Amino acid sequence: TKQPVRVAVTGAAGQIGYSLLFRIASGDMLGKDQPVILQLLEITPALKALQGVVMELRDCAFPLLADIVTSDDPMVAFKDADYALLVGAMPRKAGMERGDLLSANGGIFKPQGEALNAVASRDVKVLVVGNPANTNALIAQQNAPDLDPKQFTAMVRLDHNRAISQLAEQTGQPVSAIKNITIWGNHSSTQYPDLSEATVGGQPALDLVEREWYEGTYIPTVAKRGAAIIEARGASSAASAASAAIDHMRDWALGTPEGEWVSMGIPSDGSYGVPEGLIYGFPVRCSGGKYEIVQGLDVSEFSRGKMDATAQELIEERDEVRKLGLV
Ligand code: NAX
Repeated sequence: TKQPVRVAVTGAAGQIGYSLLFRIASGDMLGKDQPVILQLLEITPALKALQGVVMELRDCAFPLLADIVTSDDPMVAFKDADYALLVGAMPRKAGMERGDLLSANGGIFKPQGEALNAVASRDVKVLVVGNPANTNALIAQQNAPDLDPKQFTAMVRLDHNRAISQLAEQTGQPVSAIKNITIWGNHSSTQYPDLSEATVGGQPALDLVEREWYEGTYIPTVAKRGAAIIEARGASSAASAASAAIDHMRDWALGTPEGEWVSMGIPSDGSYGVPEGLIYGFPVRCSGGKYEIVQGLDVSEFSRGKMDATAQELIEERDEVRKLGLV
């Protein structure tokens, strides 16, 4: 049997945590043969609620759950962590400017980056879920100089999964028939859900749907799905966000299926003209615990415009956190 691996989760007493932790502990993320130790971080006032979640985790008697650690100190929660899912963040409140939001999150992701740098496994795989996810990942990464920048990623997988399901619905095909969608850029309304290379049952997706539907309905529906969930549910996406985080980490750790790709927010190496260093959604293939950007795809003029617009937003966020001295 395998040795347990350490999985740190921040914001563990929150909505997403309530769905995510049970899926990790049941083996959905790292496989049904991989024991895990959960290392849960919360702010001090939420530790009591976290204890309740821990009681429920224990009550599931998951065979793969080797141990649970809880703390309000990132130096404890990230100690020797092999995986870190950074979910806890400062939400945007009414009237908050982007600068205020980035500064509040800098107060969380700078010390967390420093703690990962100091105590996590040298091979730690970091996924930032907490919004603004791409720029929070950049802040953590820039404060962890001893780790490889590629170890820091941001979640666009929920957008990717939404894009699959919307296309499946429109074409009347099962989600399993859909391959090679890409979410380019920021996890925000400027994201570009790209069907240029997507196939449905082996046929090009763009041969099956109207261009007008694609540009006028599909792209905005995917990009604004988060707001639609809030409107309907009275709370933001939680179980679907947790499921996407599981998918992201599983594919990174265990590999993507042959001939397919997924979307991950990763540091740009300059591919496809995306400014180097931005944490940007790309099409990637994973194997052996590493990801690689899918190369050689044609970029249409329409795609170029969309890809540049979402890059521009990330540049502005980066400039803002630079001004604040966070990166
Ligand atoms: P909740 O407010 O339910 O939970 C967040 C938890 O984080 C709270 O329990 C809070 O006490 C904790 N927390 C705050 N600061 C912390 C810190 N410094 N260290 C440790 N824990 C801390 O939010 P939830 O619905 O779980 O969402 C969490 C984050 O995910 C939000 O930022 C949200 O915007 C973001 N999302 C990102 C998505 C993505 O696709 N990238 C989609 C879903 C979600 O909206």
